[in-house]
Amino acid sequence: MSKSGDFEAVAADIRKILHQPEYDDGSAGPVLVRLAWHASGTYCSETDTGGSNGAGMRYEAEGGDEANAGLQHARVFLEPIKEKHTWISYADLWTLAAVVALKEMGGPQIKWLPGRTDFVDDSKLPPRGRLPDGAQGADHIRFIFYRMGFTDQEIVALSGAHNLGRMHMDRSGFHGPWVPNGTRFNNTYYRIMTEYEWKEKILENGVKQFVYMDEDLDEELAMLPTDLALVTDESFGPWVKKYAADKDLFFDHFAKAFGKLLELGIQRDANGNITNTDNVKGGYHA
Ligand code: DDH
Repeated sequence: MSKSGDFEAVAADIRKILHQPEYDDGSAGPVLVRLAWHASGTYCSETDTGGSNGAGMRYEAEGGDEANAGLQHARVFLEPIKEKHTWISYADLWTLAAVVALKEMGGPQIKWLPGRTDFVDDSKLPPRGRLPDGAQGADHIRFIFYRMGFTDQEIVALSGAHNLGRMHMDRSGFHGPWVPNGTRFNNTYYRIMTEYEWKEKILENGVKQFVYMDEDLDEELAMLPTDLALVTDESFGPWVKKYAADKDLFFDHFAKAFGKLLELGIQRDANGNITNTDNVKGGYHA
């Protein structure tokens, strides 16, 4: 148990659970980043629903969305930390874990502010289908990310999170890592997206993706149709090239866009205190 508000103590414990020798490529980092993204990426600016506040993914209505398959691993990794630092909300813990993991994997420092609560307001619950479908193209990507208030440049920067981790057939239906070393954060994703010749492959489950055989790794790298749609789109494409050429620019833009993602649906006063948590009256909490 730490003193209430000691986020540095929580961050230190998050660092300790990142190394997971029995899991995937030995790191909990990528799936923690995805947890924060899916917790936040349900936001709709028009209706002010969804977003990270409330940590609704703990419950079937949101957690049962098939887009969230596999994220229970991330939540299980974080459970001992919640048990030790009982004062932190799940919503803060999930978002902080991604910020800590990204930094530890070599990524940029992302601005993070606390204050989310675990109250779930039923009227704010996102409907299913708010998260992107990897089988689609540029129009779908815009439909999903414009709803959250992101620009084309921010969309391409955020997509660089696919420098991390891998796809799992039993979770999404897709298979394989995007880059050879998916536990280090850098701009390889953009570089190999433009440099390699990606071949269409239909997996045994009938799902279509694109692959490149990496002889050194002795494994096929993979790209989603949505990943490669970024290269050919006339507005996304130039940003892919810029980030492929300039890692610092990518880190700067990624940090800003990811910080914005974690704040979707959260209103703060000048001191950073959340002002819209009273809209959860009539909700419930863990
Ligand atoms: Fe993603 N993502 N993502 N993604 N994502 C998957 C894994 C990971 C899409 C589909 C998939 C973002 C955007 C998109 C991460 C972070 C982010 C998987 C594989 C699919 C499918 C899941 C599995 O089988 O385990 C699509 C489509 C989009 C889109 O933009 C159109 C964004 C914006 C982020 C972010 O973090 C900002 C991470 C990390 C992973 C790796 C997870 C893991 O377990 O490893």
